[in-house]
Amino acid sequence: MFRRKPVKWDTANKICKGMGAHLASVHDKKENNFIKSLISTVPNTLVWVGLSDVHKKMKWADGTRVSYTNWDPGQPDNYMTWFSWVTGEDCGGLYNKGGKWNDSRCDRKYPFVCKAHVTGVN
Ligand SMILES: [Ca+2]
Repeated sequence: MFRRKPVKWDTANKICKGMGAHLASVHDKKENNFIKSLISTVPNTLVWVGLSDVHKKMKWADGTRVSYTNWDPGQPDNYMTWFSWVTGEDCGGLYNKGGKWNDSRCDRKYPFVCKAHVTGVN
């Protein structure tokens, strides 16, 4: 489920939960491509998925482990302060052009993707 309205990561997470879903997790290239096609209709932007380290450890909003990554070259660029709550880029999204990932500040507002069922590995 793709929502175009840009919101903060936390808000997106709550909206997904309200629909009985979670911010999308991405466990393989197939899922990444699926989300990429889902979000291809919006202008160039980052789109939130369920990646965050707000619990001090990088994980998906649906509780699954991070086993597959598709970071844009040079990302996550806030890696050295990955554990910072204040200045860190602690939430993850996909670029809708190319489907590569970037970490960004959780209070930035982007469109987002929810996933109703946990599928794939893990
Ligand atoms: Ca970044």
